[in-house]
Amino acid sequence: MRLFQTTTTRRSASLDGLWRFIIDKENCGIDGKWYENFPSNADKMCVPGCWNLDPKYFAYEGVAWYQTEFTAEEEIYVLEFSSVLMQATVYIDGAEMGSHYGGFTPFCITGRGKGWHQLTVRVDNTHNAVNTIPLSRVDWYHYGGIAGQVKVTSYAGAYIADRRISYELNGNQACGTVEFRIAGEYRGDAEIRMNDTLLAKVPVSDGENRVPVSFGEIVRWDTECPQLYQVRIAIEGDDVTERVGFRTVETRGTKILLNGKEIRLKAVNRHNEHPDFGFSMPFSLMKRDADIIKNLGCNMIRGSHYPNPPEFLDYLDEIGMLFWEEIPMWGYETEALTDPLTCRRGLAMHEEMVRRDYHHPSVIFWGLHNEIFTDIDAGYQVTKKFCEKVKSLDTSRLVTYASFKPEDDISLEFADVISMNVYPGWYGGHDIEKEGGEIITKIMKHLRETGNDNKPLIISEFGAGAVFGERSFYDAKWTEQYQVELLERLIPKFFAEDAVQGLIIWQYCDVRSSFELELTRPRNFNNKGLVDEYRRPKAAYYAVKKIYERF
Ligand code: ADA
Repeated sequence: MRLFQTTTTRRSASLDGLWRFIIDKENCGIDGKWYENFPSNADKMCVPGCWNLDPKYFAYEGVAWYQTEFTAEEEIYVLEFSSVLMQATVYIDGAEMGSHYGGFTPFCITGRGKGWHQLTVRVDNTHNAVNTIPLSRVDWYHYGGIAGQVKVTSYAGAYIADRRISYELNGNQACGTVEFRIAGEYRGDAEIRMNDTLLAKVPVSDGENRVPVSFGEIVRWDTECPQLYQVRIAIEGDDVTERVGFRTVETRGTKILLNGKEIRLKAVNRHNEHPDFGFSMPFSLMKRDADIIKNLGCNMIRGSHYPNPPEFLDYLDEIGMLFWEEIPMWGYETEALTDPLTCRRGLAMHEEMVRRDYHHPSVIFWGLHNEIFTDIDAGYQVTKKFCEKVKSLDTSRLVTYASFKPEDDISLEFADVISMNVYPGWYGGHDIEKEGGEIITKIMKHLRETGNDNKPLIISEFGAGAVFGERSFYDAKWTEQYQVELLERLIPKFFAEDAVQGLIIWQYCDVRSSFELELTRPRNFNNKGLVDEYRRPKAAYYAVKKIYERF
């Protein structure tokens, strides 16, 4: 789903609804050719949806099969899956048509044949400790299923298969290029418009096309005035629209500059999850989250720990909220980092994320990974490869990663902005002031020693767990008042350090955690939310709102 009209010509049909569904605990569906003969005892499952929301499958992690039918109105059709958690193999009329790895980015399957088709999808949500992304051990819940929308679009002739709009700014004059790939046979004109103004009409042919354009005088996108423009590419019989916002983001010394002006980031980490929907949040709930976060006084959200749906990013574009996007690479140690498959999968995920979300002005950071062992060579090598990949696709944004090695990270050269996850006053003792001061001193010492003290620093995670409604007569951990106290002390303390140009509180809302962490996660939730999992505000929500107003 998008929040603007993406085409005026295409005929798409949504395949969302109830599909036939069966879990495959023994992993025998391939041998049993379920893609030809779907088991007759199948259940029904919502698409989009996560199977864990049905109590029968609450704790199921493994393989499951889905089936439905669709009609293609033309000879060529493209099936678009926006999110399948996490590995998908697609069969059409019993033939394997393709597969995709990674639950948070979309993929397409192209088929031929006008008329009725049977669509079967094998979904594998198995994680391991070596080369899946994410690994089995994470601090969220491994929901499985066809979590995002599925649609089919039929094409009578050539169509625009891919596009990218880039620009450079000189004052408020924008010029750049519109690149697009035409699939099928084509020789004819292409028209490029911004809103309703014709920018170019040029002869093009199938394959890759690159058209230089001048966008003229524009109003820049920023957090106060999030001006957006629609850029439409049209060929005979097909057209697509992208939405862009013109802005620059860069660093100067320890400052972060948006459109050349210093900006201090006041942010929260947010999981795109809700206990009643899993990772299939309806747009209305995502919008509500963004509104609650805006009301808190934030100007940025970190999308911990995976790419977020395009409609959420569309909304952030509209309200002028900045965004940090990353891939679900969380907590990798030596063995997992040196497995070549981990790296291949990570590179592919970065590529899919950057290509899909390239046009969102809200996205200012690409996050390479979270809390991997960046103090060893294996972590250094992976960081280097990821950084090179991301920069080869996009030089218009800042690259960072959330490190948990404040004293011995050896990979910081790849970060435009240094980001550190630290938990003073939580995983240590109760002396919030002392631990907070010590950690900042250690980080700054390490940055000086490694020559990274001329870069902005973000404290990308800090916080305390609080069970909604919990109180006590002393500063007990897990109470709402301890969470308030910790945030009230740490926010001013961190911002007092010159290099600190951003704070990202862990976290916006409580989130269902994994069974592996149940002993350290009361209720099996990560309870560090400023609101609980049903978005009920804790005392800390109001405390942070007051403090964020001051900075
Ligand atoms: C890490 C991690 C988060 C969360 C947090 C915590 O920093 O990146 O996902 O697990 O710790 O609550 O301890």
